[in-house]
Amino acid sequence: MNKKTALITGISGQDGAYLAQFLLSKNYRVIGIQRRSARNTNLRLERLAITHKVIIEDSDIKEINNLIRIFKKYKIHEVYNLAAQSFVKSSFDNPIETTHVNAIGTLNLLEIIRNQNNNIKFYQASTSEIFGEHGKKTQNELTNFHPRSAYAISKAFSHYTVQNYREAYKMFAVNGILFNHESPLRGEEFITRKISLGLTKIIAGKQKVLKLGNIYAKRDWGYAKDYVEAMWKMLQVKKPEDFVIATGKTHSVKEFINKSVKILNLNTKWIGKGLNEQLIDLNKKKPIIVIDKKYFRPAEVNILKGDYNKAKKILKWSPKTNLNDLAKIMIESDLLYINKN
Ligand code: NAP
Ligand code: F7E
Repeated sequence: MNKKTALITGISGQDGAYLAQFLLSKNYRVIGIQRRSARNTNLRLERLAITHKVIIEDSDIKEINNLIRIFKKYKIHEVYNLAAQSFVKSSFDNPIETTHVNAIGTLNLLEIIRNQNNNIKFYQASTSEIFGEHGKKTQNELTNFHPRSAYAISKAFSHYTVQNYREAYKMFAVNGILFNHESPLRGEEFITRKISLGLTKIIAGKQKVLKLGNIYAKRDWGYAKDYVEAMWKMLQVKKPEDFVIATGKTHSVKEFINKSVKILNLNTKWIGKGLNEQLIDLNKKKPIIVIDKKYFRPAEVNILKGDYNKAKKILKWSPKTNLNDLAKIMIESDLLYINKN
C-alpha cells in the first residue's frame, strides 16, 4: 500500500475537520487524535460526512506516553499539529492550561519525532496573534513578535521550538502563520460565527439580542477551507520554511456586522458611542446588538493584516474567498443550522 499517512491533532476542531476532508480527497490515510470527552466531539466530522473515513485515536496532546504509543502503531508521514486551547479570551483566565496544551503539547510531538523517526514532516499551527502590537502596516514572516495574551505567548514558544528543531536536528518542521480563518464550522464563541449565528437566531425569534465587545478591532479574515490547502502545500515543497497565510485585507468587527446585516436584508441603524453603542432594528424599533464590557480583553490586538507574498510565490497559494462571500457562506449555513438545532 503506497498511501501516505497523515496524523492530525485537533481533528475535531474547525481546521482539523476541513484538513481531514482535504487529505482524504488526496487519497491519504487520515489518523486523528481526539481527547476523550463525555460530549460528542465528532460533530464537525459528521457535518462533513467523513467520520467513518478517518481513524480516531484517543489522546490528550499533553500525554506524551499515549502519543508515543500512537506513533509506534502507525507508519506516519506527515503530522499536522492543530490541537490547541485556541480561544484567546479564555487564555487570560486559563493561562497555565493554555500553555500546557499549546506549548508543551507541541514539544511532546517534536520530541517523539526526533527520537522515533525524524523523517516525519511536521506542520505547526502558528498564528498571527504572535505579532500582537506590531506597529507595522502589514505583517510577514520577518515581522517581530509582540504577543498580547497567554495564547499568543504559548504559540510563540511553539513557533520558536519548531524553528529550533528544524535547525538543530534537520527536521522538516514548519510554522504556518495563519491569520484568522472562519467557516460554518467555526466555534460559536469566535466573533464571525457569534455574529452569523446570533443574527440568524434573532431573525428566527430564538434570541433577543447579541452582546459583543470591541467592535473596532480589525482582522484579516479568510475562509478555513482555502487555508487548509496551504497547510498541506507547506509540507510538499523541497525546503522546510515558515509561511504567512492571509488575505492581505483588513476589516473591523463592525464592518463584518454591516456586511452580515446587508446579506440578511435587515433594516438597521447604529446609535450611541462606546459602551452605549447599539445596532437598532428599525422595523421592530429594538436594539439587536449591544456592547458588553464582559467581552473586552485585558490586552487587545487592535489590527492585523497579513502579507502572503511568500506563500504566493513559493507555494503558488492565494486566497479564493473574499469576506463578503465568506459572510454569505456562514449566514446561509446558519439559517439551515438553527432550524436543525
Ligand atoms: P478549534 O476549532 O478550537 O480546534 C482545536 C482542537 O484542539 C479541537 O479539536 C480540540 O479538541 C483540540 N484540543 C484542545 N485541547 C486539546 C488537548 N489537550 N489534547 C488534544 N486535543 C486538544 O481551532 P481551529 O480554529 O480549528 O484552529 C486549529 C489550530 O490553528 C489551533 O492550534 C489554533 O490555535 C490555530 N490557529 C487558528 C486560527 C483560526 O483563525 N482558526 C488562526 C491561526 C492559528 P476538543 O474538540 O476536545 O475541544
Ligand atoms: O476575536 C473582537 C475581539 O475571538 C476577533 C483564534 O482562532 O484568530 C482567532 O483569535 C476580534 C478580537 O478571534 C467580541 O476582541 C469583539 O479583537 O474571533 P476572535 P481572535 O482573538 O482574533 C487567531 C488568528 C487565532 O490564532 C486564534 O486561535 O473580535 N471581539 N467582540 C470579539 N471576539 C469574540 N470572540 N467575542 C465577542 O463578543
